[in-house]
Amino acid sequence: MSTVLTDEKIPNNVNLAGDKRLQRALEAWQPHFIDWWKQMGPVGWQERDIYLRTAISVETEGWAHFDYVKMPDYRWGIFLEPKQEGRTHGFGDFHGQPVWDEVPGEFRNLLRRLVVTQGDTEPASVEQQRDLGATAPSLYDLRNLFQVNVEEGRHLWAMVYLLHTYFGRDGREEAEELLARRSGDADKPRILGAFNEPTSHWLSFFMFTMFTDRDGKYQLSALAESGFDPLARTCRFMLTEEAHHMFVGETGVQRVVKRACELMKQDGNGDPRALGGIDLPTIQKYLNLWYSLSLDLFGGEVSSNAADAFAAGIKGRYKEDRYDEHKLVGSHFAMDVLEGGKVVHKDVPMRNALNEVLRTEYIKDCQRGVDRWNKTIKDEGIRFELVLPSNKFHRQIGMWAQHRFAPDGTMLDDATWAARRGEWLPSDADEAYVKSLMRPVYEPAKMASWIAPPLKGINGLPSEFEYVRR
Ligand code: BYC
Repeated sequence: MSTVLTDEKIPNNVNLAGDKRLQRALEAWQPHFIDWWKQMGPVGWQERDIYLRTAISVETEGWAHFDYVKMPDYRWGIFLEPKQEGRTHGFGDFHGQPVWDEVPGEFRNLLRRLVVTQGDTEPASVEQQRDLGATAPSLYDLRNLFQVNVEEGRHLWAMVYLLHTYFGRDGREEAEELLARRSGDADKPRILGAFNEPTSHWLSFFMFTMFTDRDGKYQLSALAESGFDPLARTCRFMLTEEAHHMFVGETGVQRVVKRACELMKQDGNGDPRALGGIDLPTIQKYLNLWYSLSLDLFGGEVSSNAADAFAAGIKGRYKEDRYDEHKLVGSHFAMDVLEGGKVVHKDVPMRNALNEVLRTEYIKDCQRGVDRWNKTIKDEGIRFELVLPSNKFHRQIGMWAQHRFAPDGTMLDDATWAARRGEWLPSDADEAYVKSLMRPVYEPAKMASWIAPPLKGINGLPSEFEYVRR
């Protein structure tokens, strides 16, 4: 049983009190984090009581505590899954050998880069979402936004713990840098593309938590397989919290879709915009945008970085233990690649294809969510299907970024792309329209015009509960 000392300045189950140097270093970082939170965290609402979930241990039963808390007083803690004695490397060149409790010198830079990249996404997402509290469609949604935000803050703590504990002075410097970069800033942007995109309204927020947080699930799952045991144990617990974020996204979009269908039936011309809703073709455009931005987060289709991380036993596949073969020497993955400006299907050495292998798992998972949205549309008696665009559409990273592709995967010339872009991605007019709907609704039990109520509330409470005290 792991114990958690919640009365400590930094709640933790890593015996921080037993390592005074580390404790002092993290206690010195803590006020910097709070300053960042106050400066770059949610605008407004900081002095209000929010009904939030706080991680208090890693026990399957009772890991979370729900209560009203003011966000700056949230107890951001450090939690690692308990150590499994005798755990061995599950893949790569060290397969079968005991896992590492310290960072091996030869892989230090590779590991640090992964931890920093993971860490960078967490504060980035909080920055992207900081203005959304001004326009929440209900108190239920407002609370969910803040839940996601505080937990991304905790995930930043998780990575900072690793940097401080295992990477010495450069780890401490990287931890400071994580608070210094800014989403969308021209001079000091966040590391990965999608985390510099504006999340300027709630439809984008729901698409982000559906698609971008789902990248988080797959990346964390791959790191949870790591032979660097503290990273694996950290990521496993982060995944526990991540599930709610994807729930917020999937059910959020599902409620917008449901409302669109209801309004289509109410309006004589079948136009939800006439009654203050978001029409299904516009929802499709935002799906196209956030899905394609999130596909970029898996990196290049053919990647020596991915091969190196796998060989070193640092980053595995999603649910590595489902596979029979864990070294991947001499095996291949059949996939589309660009050759001489043409798309060809061919075998790529498996280790180099691992970004694509992970992306393929992710795509299947996204499809399951889209199928559930389509079921909602069908149940409402509307004939319309949302579709995931091709993995080549609107890419900015990897081999498909060199060319233009339609959502069905057809290669296009630049002129056709420019002429048709507005059919597939949100136009300025779509963005202006969606933003025009974003008016706050802060009466308990009330909901904005463009979204259906949730099926149930949080933690067994009714959906009309006062999740945020005004
Ligand atoms: N944007 O070999 P390549 C989450 C760079 S989300 C900009 O193709 P690699 C969350 C790459 O860094 C999960 N740059 O790819 C969600 C490299 O640069 P250097 C976050 C990009 O390295 C919501 C170069 O291109 N976790 O948790 O195999 C809310 C060639 O790279 C991008 C992780 O990402 C991009 N999209 O894979 C809150 C896990 N993609 O080194 C949180 C850790 C690639 O040549 N990160 N580049 O200068 C990784 O595993 C890998 O860094 C990546 C890239 C999968 C991101």
